[in-house]
Amino acid sequence: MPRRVFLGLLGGAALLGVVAPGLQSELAGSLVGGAVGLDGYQIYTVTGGIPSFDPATYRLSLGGLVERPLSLSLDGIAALGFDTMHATFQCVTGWQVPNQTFGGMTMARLLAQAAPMRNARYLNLYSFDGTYTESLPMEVAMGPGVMAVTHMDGKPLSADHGAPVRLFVDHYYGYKSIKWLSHVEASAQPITGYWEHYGYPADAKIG
Ligand SMILES: Nc1nc2c(c(=O)[nH]1)N[C@H]1C(S)=C(S)[C@@H](COP(=O)(O)O)O[C@H]1N2
Ligand SMILES: [Mo]
Repeated sequence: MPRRVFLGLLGGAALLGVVAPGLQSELAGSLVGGAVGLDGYQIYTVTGGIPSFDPATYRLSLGGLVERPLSLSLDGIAALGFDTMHATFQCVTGWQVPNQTFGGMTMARLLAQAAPMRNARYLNLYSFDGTYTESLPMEVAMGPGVMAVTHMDGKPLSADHGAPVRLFVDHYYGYKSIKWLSHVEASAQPITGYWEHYGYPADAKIG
């Protein structure tokens, strides 16, 4: 079975003691470095699992300091339009995947629907994996390189890449690109993102 599926079933490091010793060191590396996908990405999930969702009931909510709080279904998101962008995906640990096509909607277009208030200086982002979080200054989130992604390379986003909606933040390290996005909150204050808790800089701009 593909390694990333196996890792998903394993559900974390707790079971490492019961697998063959040879595999153990390989797995230990994978749990730190992620499992390598066929498309050149490493699949990361800090919870150890790939969260499931029901396309019929999934909602992306936009709230906080906005004039019009929104709760968008997948059809509702698609009805707003479809943007594409070409970029390189770059993880802070060194791997990168060039020449990617991301499809979905720019955060600027989504946010325009919700109409952020003047005092909304940050966008705080939450995953339905229940654990991962991120935050962007509003001026970054409103830029052309930030997209709510529903498609990668012309295909609907796969579950392990964050289906049905993930973020992509061009020119920023991959940890800003939160997967399984479920809630976007306009706020006067940033939250401390998941990896920022472990010392990664909140400003993850590359270079
Ligand atoms: N929910 C969630 N989003 C996440 C992560 C994660 O573990 N959980 N890892 C981040 C990191 S560090 C990177 S580099 C990218 C990797 O994206 P991929 O798993 O699609 O390759 O997802 C980012 N978004
Ligand atoms: Mo990363």
